[in-house]
Amino acid sequence: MGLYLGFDSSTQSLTAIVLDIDGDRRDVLFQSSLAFDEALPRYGTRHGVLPDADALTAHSSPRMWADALDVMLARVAASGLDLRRIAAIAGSAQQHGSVYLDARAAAVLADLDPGRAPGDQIAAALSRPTSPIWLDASTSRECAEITAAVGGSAVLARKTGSRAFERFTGPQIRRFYHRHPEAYAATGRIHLVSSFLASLLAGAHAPIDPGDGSGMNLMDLATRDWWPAGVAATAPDLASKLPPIAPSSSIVGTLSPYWQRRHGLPPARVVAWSGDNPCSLVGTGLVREGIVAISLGTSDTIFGLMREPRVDATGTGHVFGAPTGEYMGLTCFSNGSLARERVRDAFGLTWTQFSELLDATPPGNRGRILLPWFEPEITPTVRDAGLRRYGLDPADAPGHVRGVVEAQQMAMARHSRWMNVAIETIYATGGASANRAILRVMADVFGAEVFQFEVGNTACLGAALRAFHADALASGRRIEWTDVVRGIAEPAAATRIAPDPARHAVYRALMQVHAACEADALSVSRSDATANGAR
Ligand code: XUL
Repeated sequence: MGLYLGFDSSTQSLTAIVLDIDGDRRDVLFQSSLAFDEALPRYGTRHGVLPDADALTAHSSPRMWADALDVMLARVAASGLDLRRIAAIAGSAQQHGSVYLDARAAAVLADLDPGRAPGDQIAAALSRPTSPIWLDASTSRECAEITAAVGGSAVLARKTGSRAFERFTGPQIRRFYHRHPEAYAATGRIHLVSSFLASLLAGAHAPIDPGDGSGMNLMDLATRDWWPAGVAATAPDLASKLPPIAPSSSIVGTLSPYWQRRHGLPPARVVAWSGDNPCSLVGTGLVREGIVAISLGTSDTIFGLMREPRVDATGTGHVFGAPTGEYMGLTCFSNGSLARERVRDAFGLTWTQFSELLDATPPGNRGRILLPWFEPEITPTVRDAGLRRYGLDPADAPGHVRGVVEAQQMAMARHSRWMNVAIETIYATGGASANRAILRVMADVFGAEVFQFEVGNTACLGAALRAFHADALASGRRIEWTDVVRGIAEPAAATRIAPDPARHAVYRALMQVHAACEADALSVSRSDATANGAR
């Protein structure tokens, strides 16, 4: 039958997968990735983020994302695949980031010149040259204002699935309105990274899907439409600037003439894009309740499907719309791969040496705790970045390697309890899930079995499967999600890591120490932490 193209525009890279689907057969025919810093150095990003003197600010370049799409579509076109068979294209993108376009955008999108790359062309329609992304933590004031205006955190969480979070799009929009009121007024459309890239492919403004829409503090989780009180509390005239919200399986258009002419691609269906976490839910086959996935990427996330939205009373986690039409619970940690890399680099290690040290050190790290908050942390909220050590010598490389991995897993186990899932099975995904030494710690901390996936980028795989699902629906074929993911979004049985009961007992005790250290660190001011030599 058809070929289905999925993208994942993440913090640091763009990945594409082409799936060949026929009946029960699902083959990956093409897979390619590009790192933004290396493939598009003229944008000057570091790990996909524009350098900024302010530690709380994290922006990236929408022009770079557009040009990355162009580079990747050129690779698809040169892959030797029978391009005419591409039936549908969908995508996944880092969540929360926003793109600001002016009134010219619709005309610019519809009329791109196939002789030129898209980045410079779309620049003509940007009312804000850069995009705040999920690592941005600069909007505490706006979070407080929105929370107060809607009647408190509990109201906001009940309505939208989350209390106010600095990286969420609503508080980011409000900050833009505060700091640049004229540019805000000149903004005609505010897209998420996902809907911006879908718009580029379709050559017309695309809608936002409920999966990514629920990462904005603006969407009513129950109606899957904008929540008027939240929109009013965020910025004036915002309702007129937001795209409509449409189901994840919506066809938003056909691949525009620009891409057809530029790369010889067919008029394939363009499906609504979604966030990387909702797409990963599909790509890990989590279309049933009870199993969780842990994604070890730039951010670490733990998530699972929810039939009913159980909103987090502690204010730690989020409920998002799932692409299946149900819900997903998620907790996000910003110090994921970034923190593991920082420890590896601080001691000049290779990943192999990192894993060897991890295997050679005792579970529990002799009771020593490292809180690896290299960057401002989302869970728990830490604005003043900095490493906190408890009993750990700053020169102790093995202690830091074990310390960072154990702390991340213990934080995930403790801060996901609100989801109320008895975790027996974990599907591990994301770049660092290839590291079995890390997964062993995961299994022992959670006391759960852990599986790996053959396709490492499950967000991208999920996007390709969503393309297939939406295409089937649009062609009048009803298809169950369990059939969509069968045989591909399944973990490899041979990769199973079973938990060790004795080590799990060590971690059960250590988690209390971890909780106490975290409480202590949160109560100590940044200057005290520095004075203690904690950084
Ligand atoms: C989720 C979150 C991150 C980004 C990373 O809430 O902020 O996982 O989606 O791409």
